[in-house]
Amino acid sequence: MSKVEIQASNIKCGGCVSSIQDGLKELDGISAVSVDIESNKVSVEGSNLESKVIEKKLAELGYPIEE
Ligand SMILES: [Cu+2]
Repeated sequence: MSKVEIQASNIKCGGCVSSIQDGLKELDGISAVSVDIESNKVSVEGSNLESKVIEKKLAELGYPIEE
């Protein structure tokens, strides 16, 4: 079990949080997703997590990584 924290962007409301949680849970190995609207930080817990895959999915969902 490991944890990855990603600085995303464009997260503004509870609807964004739900889409991120639903979207990321489609990925393999992810057991929990928490999102902080204020800081736009997305924390993902699970096994065999790959940041690149998670970042790509976030971008597809409309919440790209903040450069
Ligand atoms: Cu929203």
